[in-house]
Amino acid sequence: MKIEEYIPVIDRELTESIPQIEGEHSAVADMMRYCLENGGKRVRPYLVLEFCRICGGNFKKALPVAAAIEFLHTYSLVHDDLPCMDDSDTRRGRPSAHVKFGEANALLCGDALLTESFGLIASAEIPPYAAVRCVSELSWLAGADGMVGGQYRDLLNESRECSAKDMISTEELKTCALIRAACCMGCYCAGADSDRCDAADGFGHDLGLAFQIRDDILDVTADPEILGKPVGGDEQNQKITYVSILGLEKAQAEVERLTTSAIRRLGVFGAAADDLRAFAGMLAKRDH
Ligand code: GRG
Repeated sequence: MKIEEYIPVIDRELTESIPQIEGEHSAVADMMRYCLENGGKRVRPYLVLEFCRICGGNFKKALPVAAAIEFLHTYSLVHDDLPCMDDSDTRRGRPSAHVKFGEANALLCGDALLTESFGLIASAEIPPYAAVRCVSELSWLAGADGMVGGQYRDLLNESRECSAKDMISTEELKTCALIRAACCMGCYCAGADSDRCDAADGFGHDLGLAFQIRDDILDVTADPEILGKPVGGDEQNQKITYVSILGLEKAQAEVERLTTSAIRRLGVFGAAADDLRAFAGMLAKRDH
């Protein structure tokens, strides 16, 4: 299935997953809603659902897991925008959470999104072993040796001579890790065999790196209106990126190479993965 077919279902699931709270602290749920219901591309929940489907699972059962990864991804964006991190005022075309709600509230909103994400996995009607595998995968790949570790290295790279190798390992943690988790969790929801799980993991790695390089390219070439945030930040902060090392043309060639490699890894799924192949091709050319 294509991402457009899933988006309304994902969006409904996200809305229904926001905790219903009575009392003054219902403001926390309102902040979560502000951050979730603002038109992200939903790449990670799509990967959960489509991998579940092509592994023979019922994607509807994986919806709480798909919502969980979007909650966690949204927390990472809220925290990344904070003044102590990237200090970005705009996210997805709107004031970022700390601009809208204040810094302490944005921090709490991110904390709530992160914490609730694991509760959502626990609520999924999937075999307990599948749920445990999802929790384990997500806590690993989003944690200290995953996305958080990548964010740490990203901050470190700002204060040192950063080699291409440093930059690639940073992106593998910061960006690829969560995309790998999405692909693998979809397979776990369907009880897929290890060949399929390994293929999904490799696909997530290559797609994630291609996604990050395209992100670096968009920071130079995109229309800020379409991107939903200002551009040119990497150059302004003298950040080492694929574009600063390779230049625009070679960076895009690397996007294409990694996308081809990602698509090759889908062989084990046969024709069932055709929509994922098309999706990978589309991401390589995305404009936001
Ligand atoms: C604060 C622990 C912590 C981690 C932050 C995600 C992240 C790590 C930083 C955000 C900045 C960035 C460029 C990350 C690379 C991953 C990436 C391209 C995120 C944006 O994902 P999209 O394009 O966003 O899927 P939407 O808005 O479509 O959901």
